[in-house]
Amino acid sequence: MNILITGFEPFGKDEINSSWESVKLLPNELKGNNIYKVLIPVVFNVDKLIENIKKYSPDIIILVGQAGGRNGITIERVAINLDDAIIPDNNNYQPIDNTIKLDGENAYFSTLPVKAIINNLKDNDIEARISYTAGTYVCNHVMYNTLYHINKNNLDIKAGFIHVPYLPTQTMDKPSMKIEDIVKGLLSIIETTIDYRKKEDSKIIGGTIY
Ligand code: PCA
Repeated sequence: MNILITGFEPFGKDEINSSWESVKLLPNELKGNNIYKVLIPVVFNVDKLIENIKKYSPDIIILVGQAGGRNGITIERVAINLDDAIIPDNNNYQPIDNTIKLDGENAYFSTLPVKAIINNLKDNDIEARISYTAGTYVCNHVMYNTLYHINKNNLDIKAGFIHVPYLPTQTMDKPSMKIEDIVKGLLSIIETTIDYRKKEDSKIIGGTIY
C-alpha cells in the first residue's frame, strides 16, 4: 500500500512545527508499505496536497498538524465547511466566515478507524483522545478539502487528521510531548490504519459528553 503522510511548516509565532518535526522522522517503509512524507504550507490553499495525492495514488492519507496547548495526541473525527481564521495564514490571507466548498457537505467525517487508533495508542501508553473539532483554521481546511476531494472523485482512500501537541522545546507553560512519543504514536496510527484498511472500525466506547 501507499501511505501519504503530511506535516506543516511553522506558522504564527512558532519557529518550528511539531507535526513536521515528527513526520520527517518516520521511516520510508512499514511492513512492506511505502510511506511518503510531504511538507505542506500553512495556507488556505491545498494545491500542493492535491498534487501529491495525484502523484502517489495513496491508499491511506494521514494529515498531521500541531495543536499547541492541547495535551496528548488528538484524532480528529470531523471537518466542517467553514474557514474562520483567527490569524492570517503564511500568505497573509485571513478568511472570515467563508464557506470552503459551495457544493460540499456541511461536514465530512474522518474515514480512519478512530476508535481502534485510540485503543492501540493507549496500549502503547501514548496519551490520546478523539476530538470533535479541528478548529476553523488551516488544519480544518486541509482535512475538509481532502475528504471533499476523495468524496467527489469516488476514491478508495482512507483519510483523516491527527493533531499533535507542542514539543517540550516549544513551550515553558503549555502541555507538550516528547518527540519519541509523538513518532511512536504516529507509527501506531499508521499500523492500525493499515490493519483496518478493509475492515470496519472497532465499535467501542470512546465518545464524549462535553
Ligand atoms: N496547526 C494549525 C495549522 C497548521 C498547524 O500545524 C491548525 O491547527 O489549524
